[in-house]
Amino acid sequence: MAQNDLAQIPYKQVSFSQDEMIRRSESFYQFMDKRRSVRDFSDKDVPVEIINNIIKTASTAPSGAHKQPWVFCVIRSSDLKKRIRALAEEEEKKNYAGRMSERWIQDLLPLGTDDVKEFITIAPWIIVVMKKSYDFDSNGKKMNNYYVNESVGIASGFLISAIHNAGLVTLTHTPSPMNFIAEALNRPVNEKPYLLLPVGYALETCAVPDIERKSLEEIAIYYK
Ligand code: IYR
Repeated sequence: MAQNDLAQIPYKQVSFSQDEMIRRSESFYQFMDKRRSVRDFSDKDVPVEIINNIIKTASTAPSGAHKQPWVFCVIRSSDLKKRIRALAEEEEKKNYAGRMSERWIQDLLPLGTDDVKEFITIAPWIIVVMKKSYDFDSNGKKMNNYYVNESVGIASGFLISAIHNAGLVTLTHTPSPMNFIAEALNRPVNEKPYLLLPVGYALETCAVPDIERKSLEEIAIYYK
């Protein structure tokens, strides 16, 4: 064993009968298919335990060399939400007023997005996912992480699934550029904002675009 090897421990695979596997995979798909990105949030409160659990779930994601190159900033303060909303809207105004291409604007039209980001101040919780392209060793030397976008993307997928599993809704908001968020949150230079997710309940009157998901035939190619 090389000097830095970790001890190996037995792994007991979670296992089901084949019938049970078919049933579980079908019902998990049906459940995940009910998830929608929601823009109309209620201000109804959500206990912090749920937020903690969904973040712990996100952090079970695999990551390059197990560096876990993520930090989840959890925002509760209305003042901070107001500040972030104002800054996000300032950037988005510039995006919608010309920084995005005409085709991009057209592609977003059916989804009804715009530069007003009310959900940032209404949702009880905002989670900002930060990615760490590098860490510092004990001598303050920069140590690059690996496959950071992939790792943080996977963790964000776990986070979104955990939010849905808890019976809550979210929206993957990507204000662009996002550096103002790192500044507002006082984060160190090695952390860059990756996604902003309002978390809470949908309004009773909430509506979502009538979209369709691609069929299996459109997304999967089988090599037999
Ligand atoms: N970041 C902008 C624009 C936007 C871009 C895409 I691609 C979307 O799917 C939705 C919105 C915004 O958040 O409004």
